[in-house]
Amino acid sequence: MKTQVVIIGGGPSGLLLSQLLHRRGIESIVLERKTKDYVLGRIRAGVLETGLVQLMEQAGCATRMHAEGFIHSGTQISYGTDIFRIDFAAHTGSNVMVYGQTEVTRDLYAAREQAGGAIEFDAQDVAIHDAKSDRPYVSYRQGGRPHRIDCDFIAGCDGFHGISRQSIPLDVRREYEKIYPFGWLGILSETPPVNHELIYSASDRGFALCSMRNEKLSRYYIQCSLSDKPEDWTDAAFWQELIRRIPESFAANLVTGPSIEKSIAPLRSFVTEPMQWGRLFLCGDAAHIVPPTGAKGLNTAASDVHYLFSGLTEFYETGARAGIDAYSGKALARVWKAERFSWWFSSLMHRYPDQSDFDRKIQTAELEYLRNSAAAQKVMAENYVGLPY
Ligand code: RFL
Ligand code: PHB
Repeated sequence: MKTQVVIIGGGPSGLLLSQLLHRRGIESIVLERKTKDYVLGRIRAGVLETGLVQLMEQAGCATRMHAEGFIHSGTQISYGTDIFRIDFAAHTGSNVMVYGQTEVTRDLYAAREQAGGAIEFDAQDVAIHDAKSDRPYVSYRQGGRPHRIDCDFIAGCDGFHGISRQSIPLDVRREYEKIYPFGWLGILSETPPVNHELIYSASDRGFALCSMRNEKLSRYYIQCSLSDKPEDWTDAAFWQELIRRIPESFAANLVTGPSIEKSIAPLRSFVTEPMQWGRLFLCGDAAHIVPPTGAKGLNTAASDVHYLFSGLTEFYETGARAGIDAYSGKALARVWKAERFSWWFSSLMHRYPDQSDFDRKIQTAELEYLRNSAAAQKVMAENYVGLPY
């Protein structure tokens, strides 16, 4: 087989890139290790920056998002018994869209299928060959049979556990990592959200987040120990702990119910450099991870897709290599700012096991500063809605 761009990974990054390229007449084949149902079964991001919303529009996949998504022009932050609001619209003139990653992915799959786009599921043993040459190719097995696709470029959109990053030699690759000493236990429940805006709560018992998918579907998270397992937490225990971690005025309105999904995610900051090697380009979680506190993971994946898509269209339409050659530098400049924001917001909101009284006082001082300073709120809002591409 032959195509212009082989895209490894059929998550949101890979599908968005494939659909954007298709709209400009550039051919790609997506190789996904799992099944479509498996990919759509993962409950992940819920908050989309304007940049991602615009990319979905450019991809021709925004109709349902605009109909069913919710515009949020601010968020609630609580600590102790205090609650304040960060007004995104007032500070930045912008806002965010609450629309689940599952729905984004579903819309992208629908668009690719409608366009007859090639997506190979159950692609096993995917391997990248000759990425430093002008004739790279990708091999894989499907149903026990070997396949080979010759191409111009390879996009590594295969997430944190993928093979693309590992294909860059160790003497070229540099990795930066920070592991946080806690995780997030998340549940999805068919109950109305406790509030019309997200609530980020820095309680003495640990962090909690009240989020949502729609008027009937809520997403809640609590900080948990890294040794906890989802099955250690009954629904009743989860609700009880959540109630203790959010302000009473909200807890009084919380509607509880059975969870329809329960999972634990560890928190990690991670960046690999460079994000390109010859004709291989890394996008999204394949190249970087943020703790979910700032809602930046999927959004940073989207900005990578934007830079790569721009570079590839420039190459195919004019023959110029400037855009693709600058890809890693441009993407990383924005990635590190999202890393900084996610690290800062995580550090502000969580209880750390080894925290001293001094550390706690500093956290409280910073929360008070954020509560009372318009300048601090503007910085927070500007980062939360997303820095420009
Ligand atoms: P994905 O989604 O991991 O998709 C990668 C795909 O590649 C496939 N794959 C392979 N395919 C072929 N061969 C191989 N060898 C392969 N290895 C892997 C996988 O099966 C998969 O289908 O990466 P992508 O596309 O870069 O997307 C990144 C986002 O999924 C991620 O950044 C976000 O979910 C992070 N995130 C959030 N981001 C936000 O912007 N806003 C949020 O509100 C937000 N909340 C979250 C989050 C992540 C969370 N978890 C569970 C980590 C909340 C949580 C709890
Ligand atoms: C979510 O709704 O899953 C969500 C929202 C905001 C975050 C993280 C996750 O910061």
